[in-house]
Amino acid sequence: MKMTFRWYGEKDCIPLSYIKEIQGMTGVVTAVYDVPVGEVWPLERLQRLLALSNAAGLSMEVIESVPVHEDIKLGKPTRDRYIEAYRQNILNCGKVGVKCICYNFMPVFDWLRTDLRFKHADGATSLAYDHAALAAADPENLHLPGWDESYSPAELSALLAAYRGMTHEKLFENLVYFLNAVMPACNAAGVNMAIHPDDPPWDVFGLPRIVCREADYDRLFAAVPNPHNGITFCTGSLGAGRFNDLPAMAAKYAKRIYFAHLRQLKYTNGTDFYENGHQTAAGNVDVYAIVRALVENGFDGYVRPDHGRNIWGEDAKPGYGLYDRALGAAYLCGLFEAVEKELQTKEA
Ligand code: DNO
Repeated sequence: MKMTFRWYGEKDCIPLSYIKEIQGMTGVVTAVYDVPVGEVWPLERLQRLLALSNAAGLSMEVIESVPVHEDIKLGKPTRDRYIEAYRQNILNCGKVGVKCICYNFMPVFDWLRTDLRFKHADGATSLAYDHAALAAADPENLHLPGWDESYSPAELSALLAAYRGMTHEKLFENLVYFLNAVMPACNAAGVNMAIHPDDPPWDVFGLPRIVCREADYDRLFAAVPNPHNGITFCTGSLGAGRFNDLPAMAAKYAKRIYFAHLRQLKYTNGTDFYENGHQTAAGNVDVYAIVRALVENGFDGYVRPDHGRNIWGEDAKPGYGLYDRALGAAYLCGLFEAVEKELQTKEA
């Protein structure tokens, strides 16, 4: 296991030196954030991120994310041009020592929450999801917190229209087409693709979502067996689906999980939930059982603490403060150490 920390590049208010001070931290997870989706990231930009990370004593072996252009998800004739750029990005990532690229295949919207500052009794805040509030929102005129409004209203409208009639089956075919097209670049660059599950793991605004449960992974690996086709195991995203047995999934796919986002959530009503600190006792995700399942089944990937709370008066990017993610990293390092040592003792 290699413990990593998400770093939003030079604009991140958390300096690399602080990340390095979290004991057990080996590297950062980052990206080039200001090149439009579908274009090639200049190699120099990646080299600069690498140099900054290395100067702070950290590696840079995971990129989150290289986003997938909507034309690829839509299966438009123009997709081949964007896939070509993606292949080039994979090759460039390989040149700077990246081993794993996290990406998702969610149409239009990435993760969705309805509250970024849900208040806990102890004063902490965290992200929360209320299904009724989401269902009541108008996707064409979305003012959900966290939704970065990267499209103008007209663009968003056109995009939603383009997805009209998109089925789960067709979207899946488009994912397989994309993966088959980029696998040769992954082979050449020694880079693993690690798909992030849909968050939340169900359809939103009538848009299909296809990476939500065990059967989705089985189908994906049957269609694209190349070992460079792997998983970002996000316990918060998958865990929002009460139908998912996370320890069982972690055990089953351990060798195909190249990157693990470990975090906690607490169910409220139905499909509603709020996020919490990482410890198993803090919610419904059995973080201990997941770590155990990963270790026992040969997981050898990257881990990062995922969304934490804002605590101790920190007013950081929701989910991405320093304090609670650092506590999460320390907790996760402890779990891994205990489970790994227990296993070594058993094997000796
Ligand atoms: C949210 C993140 C996601 C993730 C992408 C991966 O906090 O986990 O935005 O980076 O879905 O492509």
